[in-house]
Amino acid sequence: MPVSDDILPRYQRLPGGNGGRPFRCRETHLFFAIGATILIICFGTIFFMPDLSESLRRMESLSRVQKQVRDTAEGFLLPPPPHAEPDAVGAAPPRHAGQIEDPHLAQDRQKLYEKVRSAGGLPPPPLAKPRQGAAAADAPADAGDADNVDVDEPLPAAAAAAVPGAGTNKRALPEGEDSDPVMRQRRDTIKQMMQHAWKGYATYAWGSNELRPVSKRGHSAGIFGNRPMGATIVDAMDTLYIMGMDAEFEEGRRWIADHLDVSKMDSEVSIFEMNIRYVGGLLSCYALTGDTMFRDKALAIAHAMLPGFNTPTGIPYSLVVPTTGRAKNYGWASGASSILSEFGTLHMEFSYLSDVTGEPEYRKKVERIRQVLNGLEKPNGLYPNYLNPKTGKWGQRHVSTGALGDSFYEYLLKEWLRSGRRDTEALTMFRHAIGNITERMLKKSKLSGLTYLAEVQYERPNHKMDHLACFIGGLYALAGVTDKNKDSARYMEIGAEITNTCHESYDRTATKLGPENFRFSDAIEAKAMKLQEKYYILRPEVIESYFVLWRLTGDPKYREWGWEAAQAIERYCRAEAGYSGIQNVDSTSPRQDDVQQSYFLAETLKYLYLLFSDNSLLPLDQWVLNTEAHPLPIRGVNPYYRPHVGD
Ligand code: DMJ
Repeated sequence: MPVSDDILPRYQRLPGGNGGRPFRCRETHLFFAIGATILIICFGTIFFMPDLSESLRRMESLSRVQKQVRDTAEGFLLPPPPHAEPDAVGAAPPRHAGQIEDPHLAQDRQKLYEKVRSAGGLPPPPLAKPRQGAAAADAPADAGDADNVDVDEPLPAAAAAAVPGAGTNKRALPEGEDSDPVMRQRRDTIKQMMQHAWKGYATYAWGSNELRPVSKRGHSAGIFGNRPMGATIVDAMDTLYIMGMDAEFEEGRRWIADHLDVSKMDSEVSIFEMNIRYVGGLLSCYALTGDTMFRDKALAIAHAMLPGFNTPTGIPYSLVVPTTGRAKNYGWASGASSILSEFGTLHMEFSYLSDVTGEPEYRKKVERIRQVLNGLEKPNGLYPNYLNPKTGKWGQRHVSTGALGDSFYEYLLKEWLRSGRRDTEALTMFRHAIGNITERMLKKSKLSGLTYLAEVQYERPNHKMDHLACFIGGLYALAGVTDKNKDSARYMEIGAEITNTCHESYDRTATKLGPENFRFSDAIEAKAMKLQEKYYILRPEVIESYFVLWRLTGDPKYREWGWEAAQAIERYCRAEAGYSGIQNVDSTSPRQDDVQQSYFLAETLKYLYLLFSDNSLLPLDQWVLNTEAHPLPIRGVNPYYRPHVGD
């Protein structure tokens, strides 16, 4: 029986079932409608084609802008294009492909970068991977570029929140492993040394300021007051972070959050030491992690130092009791004077603190110190170590790049760098100071022509250098590379020569560790004369200069010298529960002094670790290390800067 076509679903109906016509009228309309739609779409596409191509053009130009921005960031992060003159260590530093760059282009790039970044359009640039060796610290602009820039100009804040690892305390730095297996092994050894130093402290002296690693108990130097204030914890934190010792870092963080309490500091503390170790250390941790607890603790401590600045001149006293605000100077300091290396080593931390808190008061305090110094006559262009904070007059005419003077000079150059080369006043002061030091204090030893810096006592040279003064080899080199002028090559040379002399002071002892002071005469050079000059208290300055010179020149001898020192520390300073100073560097069985200085963890081990790391770890065109080796980010180029965002 034929099946009526009509009971079948439409799609199964046979053609011709409708009077022989292949489709019904409704179907014909449907097909027509579909065809028309397809035609409209095709025409539409052709019609809109110009706009699509416009979009393509836009995408192209967007990717051009992105490339431009990337190039800009790269220019910021990588060492700058070459200067014409060769550097002092011999060869001209290798250059970027672009060769010498038009300074206007550099300025335009800066403006473009700032614009895009402050509009929130640019993710924070990756941390730099500067080339090995030469001129890594050479930053983008010439000194002259900074002349029109105001130190107090508002800070672009957009990058702050987007910094890698923000608020997590998770290490967001590059690993910095060197490609050379020998260096990797050395670096591991340094990390093990840090583990040993930390473990001893955590086991036997937790919360105290320092550790006695032989007698295994806590210790405190007078500079920290009478209370256990965890100086070693605060000083060591960024080293733990940099070395990736996460569990220890967390342990330290907890102690700081729960126990570091300035309102309990009821005895005299040193404003300088509180600044370089605590404020500097905490600000470094804030920069590295974005954890505001660190910033707030730094602020509380700096705040408690402020009564120390209440003097007729604004030059602060050395000591303050945080709970009462009572302040004074050391009785031994030339008629109760303030000390150049102390009041002159506050600028970087106070300035940065103002930037991250939005509280201008701290910067104002250190600007005032500058003002006073600039208004004073300097005998022979040199800065005496003592200044009376009441009268504003110099005390004893003792000039030194070691104890009592040292880091004042360091902070002039470094504050210029830290401020992104905005603080040109600091640079001008540095140029004058170092120029006069070079002219009046730089000497050559008679026996083999070693370069050294003598001290000056009422115009007469004293041919002695402190271990402390050995940081200046690195400082001269840093000036030679970053402040390009007619003296650059010479400063680079002096930096390398002084560092060589400091190495000699190590090499000429029985332990291969350097003495606290060494002298030069017709008969000796780079040797300690008296027993009380022969101690080594785990100081970092010589290794610090090896590190800086290694980064700036790429000369492998600095790594070898650093390794010699590390091995000697291991051999003579290692104790059962940590590391100790020794009393006589000229004895092969020296007595240990039973003190593990907090700066051993902050500085000595950090510099050694960095010396055996790849240059991508804390590149010197992004970070400036304070005088306690706490890294502070460079303004305007380092996304870790984290400036205060308005209320
Ligand atoms: C550290 O506290 C600092 O480096 C300071 O500037 C000088 N002395 C010690 C280390 O020797």
